[in-house]
This record gives sequence, structure tokens and C-alpha cells, in this order.
Amino acid sequence: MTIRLLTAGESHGKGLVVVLEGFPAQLRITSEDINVELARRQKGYGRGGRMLIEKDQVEILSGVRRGVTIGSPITLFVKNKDYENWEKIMTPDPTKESIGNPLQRPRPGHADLSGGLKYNQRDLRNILERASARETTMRVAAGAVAKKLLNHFGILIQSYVCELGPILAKSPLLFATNLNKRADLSPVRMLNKDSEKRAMKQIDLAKAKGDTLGGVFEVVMTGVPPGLGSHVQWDRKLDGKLAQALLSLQAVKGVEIGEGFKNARKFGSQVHDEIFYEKRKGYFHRTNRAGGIEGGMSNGEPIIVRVAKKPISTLRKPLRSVDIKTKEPIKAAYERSDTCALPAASVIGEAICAWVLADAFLEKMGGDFMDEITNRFKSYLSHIKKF
Ligand code: EPS
Repeated sequence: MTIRLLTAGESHGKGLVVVLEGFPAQLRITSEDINVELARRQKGYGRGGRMLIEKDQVEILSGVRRGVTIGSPITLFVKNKDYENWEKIMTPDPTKESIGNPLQRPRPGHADLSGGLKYNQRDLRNILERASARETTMRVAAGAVAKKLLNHFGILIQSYVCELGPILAKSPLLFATNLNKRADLSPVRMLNKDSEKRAMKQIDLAKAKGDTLGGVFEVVMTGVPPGLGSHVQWDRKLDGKLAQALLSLQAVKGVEIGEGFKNARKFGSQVHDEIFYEKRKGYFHRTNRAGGIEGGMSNGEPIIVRVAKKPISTLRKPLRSVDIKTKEPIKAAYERSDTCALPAASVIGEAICAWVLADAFLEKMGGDFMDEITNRFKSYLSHIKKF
């Protein structure tokens, strides 16, 4: 691992922090670059009341001087505006005041029960506060920095929603550079107006029923040079790293690289992407069923990952659970949440992939400052051209 990332912070605590370690010097980055991505994460049809309270704005605490990285750890901070309403409950200081009723009705599907058992916490708030997807604010902030680096080398990371609950959306025929421009215009990040309408209706239906919805989004990475990741060891494989990182996103239950599951039902001759060569283009494939990764390495084609997110587990019409104090059957706890956070998840997915790709890119190219990395990148590209 060349670069490291650690997030901290509770959903209703004072704020959220991320420390990025190992990022090269000389990268141009401003709060505004990060805020644009944070705002994208806050959007989406089906979100709950919290997004009306927050307007996530980053404060850069270290690692950047006058809009340029200096090679030291980059620390980013985002304030939770809602803390004002939670201070009595969430304050780190011992206080005589009551901290409110302990939460003791674990939600099926959430971290509540497993976390309570593991950390011996009888107030399950001590688990849910950190398990909350509010944490993804900082992964998006980190992803914004990673995207800045990748963009410098012509690598673009975009996403769209392809399935929302039972609604299937059409995939784009071409992965144009304006994929995000189009998806960002849709309240559900779908590229097709008809599916968008149907998806929004489905969210309305879920909301009316006190229920929630998940779905599938796709992240598309273009301009990735061949040779990121490695075939030589299990933990250096790029597909493995992407899958691990994406599965660490709250509520994600499945990751597919390219046409992974479809391919499993076909003959090999119908699956593998044949190799061609043209003097101007170099080596290329006419199909991309592998999703841009072969042997754990990028192969120069767009990297495509599909990610399945389960419906949010906080239900207004709760499922059956057990009171951890009385051991009596009881309905699970409910507190404000989203009906559907899939469009936001797709933006977070971009950030997560950006981080993994930036790490793989820096591992391959090496270097501690941008000019050094640029020279190495150019030399690698000319090696590929001659190969
Ligand atoms: C989120 C903030 C949370 C939830 C959501 C994501 O805020 P609150 O709990 O105050 O409503 O909206 O978290 C969950 C869905 C979850 O299960 O924890 C955010 O900032 O994205």
C-alpha cells in the first residue's frame, strides 16, 4: 500500500475527519475541489431529513499550503451541523445530565446487534453512530483528492445507477467522457428518463409504506493505463482491492467486475476479449467483457465495476427484533433515515474506486512529487508504445 486513509467520527458527533498519508507533493487541491464532490454525495431522490440539516464543507487542517500539497499527511475535517441537536447525548465529556434512553432494539440488517455483542455495548447507539453511512462523507473527501491526482494523468472516474429496486435502467452504449454530467442531472443518477420516472415512483411507494430500497450502480474508470495491480500475489490484484474497498461501503453486498456473472453462464469462446494491434493504437480489444482487468491487472480498457447495495436497514415500519434488556420480542428501533441512498452510494463508489486506483497508480509509477511521477508515467507510456 503506497497511500493510506483513516477516517474517524460519529454520525452525530462534532464532526468527521480523514487523514491521508503518502500523497505526493505538488498536487494542486483546494477546499472547493473537495466541496464539489461532497455536494454530489448529498443529493439524490429518497434521502431523509438529515441532508436538509447538513451542508458538508471541508476544512483542510494539514498537508496543503496555498492550494498545493507538500507531501505531509493531509487532514480533512467536516463539521456535523446536527451536533448542536445531539450535544447532550453525544458529548465526550462526563456530564450529570441524562444521556437519553439507551437504544436496545437492534435493527435487523444493521451493525447494532453484532457490534453490541462484540464491544459489550448495551446502548446500541455506541455502535450505530460509527456504523452510519455518514462516515462516507470523508471517503468522498479522500476520493476528491485521489480524483485530482488521477485527472492529472487523464484518468476519469464516473458512475450511474443501473438498477433501483426492481426497476432496470438502460446502460449507456458508449462510455462518453460526459457520463457524470448526464447522471448528475438525474435525481436517481439514471441515464434514461423513462426508468428515472419509474424509479422515483418506486421510491415514493417505499416511502409511503415505511420501507426502503437498494439497487445496483456501476462505476466506470477510463484512461487507466495497462499494468496497474499485479498477477504475482493475491493481495496485489487490482480486482481484489477494488472489491474489498467497495464491500467496505455501508450496505454493499455484492461487487461484479465487468460481466462477471453473465460470463459465468457462457462458453469461454463467448467470454474472452480478443486481442488486436494497430500501429497508431497499439494493443486493444474490441469487446470489454472482462471489465478492464485481466490477471489482477488493468488491461488498458475501461474498468467497469457493478455494485449491489441492499435496502437501508432502518425501517419506519420495523421488522421483528428482541429487546436486549428484557429479551422480549419487540419491533426494531426506528430513527430518521433515508428511503433510498443509492444515488449517493454511486458517488461514494466513485470515490472509493478513485482511492484504490490512485494507490495502484502511485505504486506502479512511484515518486514523491508530481513532476517526478509525470516523468515516470511518460517513460512507462513510451515503453508500452514500443512493446
Ligand atoms: C447519512 C447520515 C445519516 C443517515 C444515513 C446517511 O443521518 P441520520 O442518521 O442523522 O438521519 O441519513 O445513514 C444511514 C442510512 C444509516 O443507516 O446509518 C449521510 O450523511 O449520508
